[in-house]
Amino acid sequence: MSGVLVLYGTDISPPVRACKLTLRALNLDYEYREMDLLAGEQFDEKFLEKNPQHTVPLLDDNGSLIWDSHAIVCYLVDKYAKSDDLYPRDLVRRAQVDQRLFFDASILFMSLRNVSIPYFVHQVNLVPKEKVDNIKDAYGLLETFLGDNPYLNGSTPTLSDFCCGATASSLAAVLELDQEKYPKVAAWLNRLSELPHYEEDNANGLLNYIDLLKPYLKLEE
Ligand SMILES: N[C@@H](CCC(=O)N[C@@H](CS)C(=O)NCC(=O)O)C(=O)O
Repeated sequence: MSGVLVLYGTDISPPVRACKLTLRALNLDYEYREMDLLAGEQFDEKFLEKNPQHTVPLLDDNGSLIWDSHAIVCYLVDKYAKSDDLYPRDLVRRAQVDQRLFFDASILFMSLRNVSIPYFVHQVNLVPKEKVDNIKDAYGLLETFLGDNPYLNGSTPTLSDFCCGATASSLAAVLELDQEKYPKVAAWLNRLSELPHYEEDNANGLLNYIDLLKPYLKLEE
C-alpha cells in the first residue's frame, strides 16, 4: 500500500457503514475522519473542494479522492483484495454484482434518503404513503433477488451484501421489516449480523441512526 487510506464518514450513514464492512473484510488499516453531518460539516469549503457533492463516504487514497460508496468499495477490492471473492473478475458475475450495487444506489438507498433528508434538513416528519410504498417495494425486490441463495449474489458474501445490507438494515428507521412477508430478507440480515466485527462496523451506527429518525416520523399508510 502506498499511503494511508483515509475514510471521511459518520457511523449513522449506511453507505459509510458499507465501506467500513468492506475495509474490514479486506483487512485494511485506515484513518477514520468523523464528520458531523447534522452540524453541516460536509458544506465546509475544504470538504467541498474534495467532494463537491458534499456526501460521505469519501475515500482519500494517497491523494486520489473517490466518493460514492459503490465506487469506493469496488475500487478497494480491485486495488487491494487478494482474491476476487467480493467482486468477481468474471464479466457476467461482476455484472450481476453491479446490478445489486446499482439497485442499492438508485432504488434501495434512495427509498431511505428520500425520507431521511427531508427530515434531517427540513424537519419534515410526515412520510407520505408513496414513500412508504417505495420502501415496501424495495424490501419485496430484495426478497425476490435472494431467491434460494443465502447471499444476494449466491452462496458467499459479495460487495452487494455489504452495500444493500447496510441500507436494508437501516430502513427499519422508517419501516420495520415485516418478517412474515419478507422471511428471506430477515434471514439474510441475520446472516450478515454474524459477520466478524458487524457490531462495530454496522450495528452500532445503525442503532444511533434508528434513534435519530424512527421516534420522530409519522407514516401515512
Ligand atoms: N450514493 C451515495 C450516497 C451518499 C449520501 O447520500 N450520504 C449522505 C449520508 S447517508 C450524506 O453525505 N448526506 C449529506 C448531504 O447530502 O449533504 C453513496 O453511496 O455514497
